[in-house]
Amino acid sequence: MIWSIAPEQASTQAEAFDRIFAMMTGFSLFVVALVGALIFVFSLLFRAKRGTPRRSVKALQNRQIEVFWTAVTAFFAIFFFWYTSTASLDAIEAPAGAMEYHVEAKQWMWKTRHPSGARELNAMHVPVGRPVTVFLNSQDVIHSFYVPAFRIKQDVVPGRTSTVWFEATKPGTYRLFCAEFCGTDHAKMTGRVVAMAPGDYARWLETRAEGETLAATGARLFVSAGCAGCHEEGSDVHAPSLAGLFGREIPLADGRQVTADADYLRDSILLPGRDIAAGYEPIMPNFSGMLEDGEVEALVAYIRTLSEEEASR
Ligand SMILES: [Cu+2]
Repeated sequence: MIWSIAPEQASTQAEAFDRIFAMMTGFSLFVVALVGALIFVFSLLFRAKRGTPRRSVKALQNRQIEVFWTAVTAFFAIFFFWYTSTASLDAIEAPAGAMEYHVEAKQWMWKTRHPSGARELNAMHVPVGRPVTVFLNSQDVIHSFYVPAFRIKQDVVPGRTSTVWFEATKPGTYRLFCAEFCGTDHAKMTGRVVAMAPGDYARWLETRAEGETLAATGARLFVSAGCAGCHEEGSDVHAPSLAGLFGREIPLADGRQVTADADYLRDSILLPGRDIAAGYEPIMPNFSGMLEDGEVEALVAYIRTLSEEEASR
């Protein structure tokens, strides 16, 4: 294999990624060789002979050549844009029904929560052949979730939820790195992704304590932090119901429209005065500083399940 310098290919995206890399590198080498060879040949062919008056050479002007080389380079530029952007878009959108893992990054570790609620530190066990979406949050600074064998790298920015997805294609242990300098022990912020045959994964999961899922933590917080007092159906307070909210377009009091995604919900909890939903008073208290690390994500995960229930009804 020509790409023996590249890490092992262990996800469905790896092959497309390597194909683009090989194509771009090959094309660049071809252009470098072509231009280099032409410079060499022309410098021999057209070098000034002894006694030639310097200004006797007329500059070549040829419309056909101009049109030809402009068209050819434009074609390659558009082709590469189309080819790489379709592959990149596939890499962004996770297939429906992907397993949901939540990963918290903090100086200097990765905290994983499985769909079952099981937890791990600096490790992530996944079944082979199933798409996995990783929801990434940071508790402090910018980190980057990087698994070379899967050809995925996603920045993890505090204050927002990033996602990345992959489908492991063969069992094995693959290295996980933080690819964003995040402080003194950045280089030690590593982990491993262990891809297992589905049966092995199921057996492995049985040996783990079955923690609370993120949404279950959120459901508990929803009551204990006081959200339910206003947002529960039947409350006396005029507050928007959260059932079916996630993913919907929300009209705001100032006439704008926003999508109720994870970032909008997070902002509504931590900066409630900013985007007021149309038809409601700005009475929501500010919860920044009142919730602990990871609790906002749990609440958002819970609110998301309220929409999933709605959709499956
Ligand atoms: Cu880091």
